[in-house]
Amino acid sequence: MSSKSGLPYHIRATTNPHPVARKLFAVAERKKSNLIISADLTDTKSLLECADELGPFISVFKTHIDIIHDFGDETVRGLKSLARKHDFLIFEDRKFVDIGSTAQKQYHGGALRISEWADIVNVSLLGGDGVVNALGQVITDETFPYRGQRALLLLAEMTTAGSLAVEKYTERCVAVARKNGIAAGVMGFVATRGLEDVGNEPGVERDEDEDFVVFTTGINSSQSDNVLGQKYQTPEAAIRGGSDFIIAGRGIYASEDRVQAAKQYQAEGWAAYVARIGPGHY
Ligand code: 6AU
Repeated sequence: MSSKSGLPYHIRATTNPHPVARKLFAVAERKKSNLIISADLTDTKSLLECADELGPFISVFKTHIDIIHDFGDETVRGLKSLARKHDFLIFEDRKFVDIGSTAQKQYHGGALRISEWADIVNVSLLGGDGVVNALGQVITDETFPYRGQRALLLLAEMTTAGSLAVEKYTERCVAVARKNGIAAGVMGFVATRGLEDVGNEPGVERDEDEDFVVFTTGINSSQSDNVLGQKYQTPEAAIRGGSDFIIAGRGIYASEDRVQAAKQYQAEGWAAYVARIGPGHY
């Protein structure tokens, strides 16, 4: 595990090189939450109700905006205003994977206007790192209104049974992040564990000070896998394994009392983090 994942969030909120990571760690610290809700809901009303109800317990609200059948201005306005009200960031789980110029059009403008409202998006390196540079070009452009307020996560591993996002692919993601990631807006990874010890491509050095943020999906307190191939780990196992933020979907929103479930995941994720950084901080 890296030296950084042993540090408290409030330290990383001041030392991390990425402005969005600094903001995220500050939110996590204020709210005592490293929980991300994956709100895979399919209409604007349900999505916004979920954000309003669970907003107090999360640091990030994750969307799949292309499954919202009535997406429009109300969706965007609602998400942005709830993010302000409850102090959370928005992560659009779009998994950009196309050639750079297509990905730019999918991200900026288009039907979903993702660059306008999502603080964070994720990118797959299946087609190489052109897509990272392409989105990096948009978010670092001097005329981009949200410059300094947008971040990319590299999808370095997947939780699905039989995933091909392993070994060389994962190493490549780490190498791309290390090489020119920060300049292109890369903040970290979506992965099942901390990746500091991964990746030793020739010519790509690991900077001792690197502090890539790891978001871990496939989190469920009571289930280990499901019929469609999703593989789960508990909040505690994920944080112990080097994850910084845990993403839970059905474990929370499909439970009988989602507020209670969110509180429980928040407490489990936070306790695991406190145990990881050691005594004397809280
Ligand atoms: O907790 P669940 O299983 O209800 O939902 C998991 C959420 C879904 C997936 O699209 C997403 O996490 N996901 C991702 C992400 C976040 O990129 C990667 C992955 O490997 N597995 C995964 O489930 O919205």
